[in-house]
Amino acid sequence: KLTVAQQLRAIIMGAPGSGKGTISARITKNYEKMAHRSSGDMLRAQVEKGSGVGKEAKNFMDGGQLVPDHLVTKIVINEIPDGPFLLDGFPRTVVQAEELGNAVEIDAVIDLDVPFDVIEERLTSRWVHPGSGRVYNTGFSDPKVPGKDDVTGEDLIQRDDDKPETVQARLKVYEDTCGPLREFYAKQGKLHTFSGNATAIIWPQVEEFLKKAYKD
Ligand code: G5P
Ligand code: MG
Repeated sequence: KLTVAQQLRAIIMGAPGSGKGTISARITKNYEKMAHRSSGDMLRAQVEKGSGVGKEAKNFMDGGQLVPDHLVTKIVINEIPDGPFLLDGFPRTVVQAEELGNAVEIDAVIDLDVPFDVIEERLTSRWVHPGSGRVYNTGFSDPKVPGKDDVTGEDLIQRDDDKPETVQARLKVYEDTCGPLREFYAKQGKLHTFSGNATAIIWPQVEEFLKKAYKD
């Protein structure tokens, strides 16, 4: 048995708003040595910096489309730590999955399966702290002070791609791309799917899976 805290190299996948960031925060709270790396957060940081990659990526992101593989793959793979990690939002295509597989061995894929009608509602009421990637949601996980990050007190913002029409485009892209990716990891026996309408339903299943499959 692997020790989660020492060795687990995992991916978390799921539709936009399925709770990848939310579940990742809970996993890394339990297993502090696991490093969380979100490709979306990395890309947003590049956009914020105004780097070459950021400039190219911005139009795709604002339109709810995937950023081309060659732009994403390098920046994400370069940031993979030596120890245990949880990769959030990457890979999104089979090409990315193959390149990742050439760079590092993956132990498990945590696949979140949440109905699309539940998701649409969530994304329009999401607030994020851009500096840390911490997420809040009106009515579900409210910040202590409205509009302010709990830890730093800095302003929360809404993401540019959380407009209703962009959310629709993102969901469509996910629908078109998730099948081949699931199949890629299912064939390797690494895909673990967790279904439910709420994080309160999904999280206990993920927690149980990690406890059972891996030594604490
Ligand atoms: P991202 O950044 O990877 P998405 O679209 O995949 O973005 P997103 O939107 O970040 O995923 P999430 O992390 O799955 O969603 O969900 P979350 O933030 O935890 O939860 C969503 C909201 O619901 C939050 O407000 C949370 O508080 C709330 N919530 C959670 N659980 C519950 C619940 O039970 N009840 C309620 N009421 N609320 C709840 O990618 C962004 C873009 O970057 C590019 C693409 O352009 C992409 O569109 N990109 C890539 N392009 C190509 N290849 C890649 N690998 C790419 N990675 C990113
Ligand atoms: Mg996220």
